[in-house]
Amino acid sequence: MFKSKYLERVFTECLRKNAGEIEFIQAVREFFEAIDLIVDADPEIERLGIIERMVEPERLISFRVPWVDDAGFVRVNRGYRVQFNSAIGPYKGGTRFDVSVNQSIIKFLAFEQTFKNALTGLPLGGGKGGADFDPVNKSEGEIMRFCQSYMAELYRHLGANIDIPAGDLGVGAREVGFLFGYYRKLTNEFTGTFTGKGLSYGGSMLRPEATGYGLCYFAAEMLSNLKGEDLKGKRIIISGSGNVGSNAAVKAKKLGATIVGMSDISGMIASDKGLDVDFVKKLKNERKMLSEYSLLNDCDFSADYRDLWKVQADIAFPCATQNEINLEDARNIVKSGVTMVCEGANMPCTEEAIDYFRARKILFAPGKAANAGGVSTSGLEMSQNSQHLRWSEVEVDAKLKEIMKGIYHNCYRTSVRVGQPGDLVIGANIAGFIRVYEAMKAQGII
Ligand code: NDP
Ligand code: 2IT
Repeated sequence: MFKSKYLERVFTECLRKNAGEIEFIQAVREFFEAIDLIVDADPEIERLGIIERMVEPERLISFRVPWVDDAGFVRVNRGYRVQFNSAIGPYKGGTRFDVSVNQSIIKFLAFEQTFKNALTGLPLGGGKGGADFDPVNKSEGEIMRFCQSYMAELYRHLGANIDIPAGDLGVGAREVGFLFGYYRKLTNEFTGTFTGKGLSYGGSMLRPEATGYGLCYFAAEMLSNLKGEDLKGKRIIISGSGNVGSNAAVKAKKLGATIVGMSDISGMIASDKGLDVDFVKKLKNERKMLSEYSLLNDCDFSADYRDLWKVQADIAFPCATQNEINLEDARNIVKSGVTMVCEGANMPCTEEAIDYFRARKILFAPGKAANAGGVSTSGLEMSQNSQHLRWSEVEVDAKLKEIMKGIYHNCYRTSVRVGQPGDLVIGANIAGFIRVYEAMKAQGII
C-alpha cells in the first residue's frame, strides 16, 4: 500500500495495536500516504523510530464521569483526554461532548491536532478530550453537574504549561465556563488553562468566531493564489450551523459570497437568493433547529441534511463532523457545480470522497490546514493570558488573517517542493510532519 517498506511495517503494527479504531486508522493512513513521498529519503526517520513514536499517544487518560440527573438518578459516562504529542509545545486541543465519542474518535482528533498545531507556527502540542455525554435535551443544571464531574478527574492532568483544553463539537461558551470555573475552584489558581473563555474572565476577542473566519481567510487566499479570484459572488453551501458553520457563513457573506444552503441535524435549508445567516446564528445561539428557520423564512427545506450536497453552488464548506461526506455525497457535490471544497470540520470527507475530488481536479483544503484558525486564536488567547493583557478585535483579526495566509502558503509551497503542486492534503501533512519531526529529533528519545 505504501512505497516505503518502513511505513508499511509501522502501519501493519498500528492496525494490530489499534484494532477496530476506524477513525484513528483513517487519519493515520491519510498522513502516511502523504509522508510516503519523503520518508525514505531520510534514513534518520526510521533509525530514530520517529513514525512509531508519532502514532503512539504520549498519554491516554480515560475515566469514569458520574453525575446526577434532574430526576435524581446517577448516570455514568466515559471521559477522555489524549495527550498525543508535546514536542513543540504543551498539549492543546478541544473537548467534544457527543454520544458518538469513543477512544478512536478522540485519538484521531488528537493525532490531527498535532500536525494542525504545527502548521500554525505557534508553540502548541497536540491533544484532544471529550466524553460520550449527549448534551441534547439536558437542562443547564445537568450540563453543569456533568462538566464539574468531568473536571473533578481531569484537572490534575491540566495546566497553563501542561495541557490547555478548549471547546469543540457540543462544547461552547457555556460548557467552557462551567469547566473552567470548576478547574479554578479545584486548583485555587487563575491561569489560562482553558481557551474559548468568556470575555469577562480572560477570553480573547474573536475566539468564538475564529474557526469560521479563519476558514474564509484560508479559502480566499487559496482562490486568489490558484485562480486569481475571490469570494465575491460565489455561492457557498455549508454543513453544520454551529460554532464553525454559522461563523463561516457570516464572514463569507461579509466577503461578498451568497450562502445558498446550510444544514443541522434537523435537515437542510436552501435559497438561491441567499440565506439570512445572521438569523441562522441567532436561532442556533438560542439552541433552536433550522427546521424553525424554514417556518419563518422563504426557503426550501428537507429533513434529510444530506440533500444539502445537491444544492447548486460554487464552493462547499463541510463544517459538521467526521465522515459526513461519503462517495455518493461527493458525486452530488461535483454534479452541483462545486469546484472547491474547504474542510471546516475535522476529517469530514471520507477517503473515497477525497479521491473522487482529486480525480476531478476539485480544489481541496484539508481540515488540519483550513480549520486551524480556531486553535491559532486559542494560541493568541494563551499569549494574552500569560501577559495579563487583552488585545483589540482589530489586532486579533489581523494576526488570525496572517496566520491563515501563512498556513496556506506553507502547504502550497510544500506541495510544489514534493512535486504535487496544489495538492494541499500532501502539503499540509508533510509541512506539519517536518516541524514535529525536527523538534522530536532535537530532543532525544522520549
Ligand atoms: P457545534 O456543536 O457548535 O456545531 C456542530 C453543528 O453540526 C451543529 O449545527 C449540528 O447540528 C451539526 N451537525 C452535527 N452532525 C451533523 C450532520 N451529520 N449533518 C449535518 N449537521 C450536523 O460544533 P463546532 O462547530 O464547534 O464543530 C464542528 C466541526 O468543526 C467538528 O468537526 C469540530 O471538530 C470542528 N472544529 C471545531 C473547532 C472549534 O473551534 N469549535 C475548531 C476546528 C474544528 P445541531 O445544531 O442540530 O446539533
Ligand atoms: O479542532 C480544533 O482545532 C478545535 N476544536 C480547537 C482547539 C483549540 O484548542 O482551540
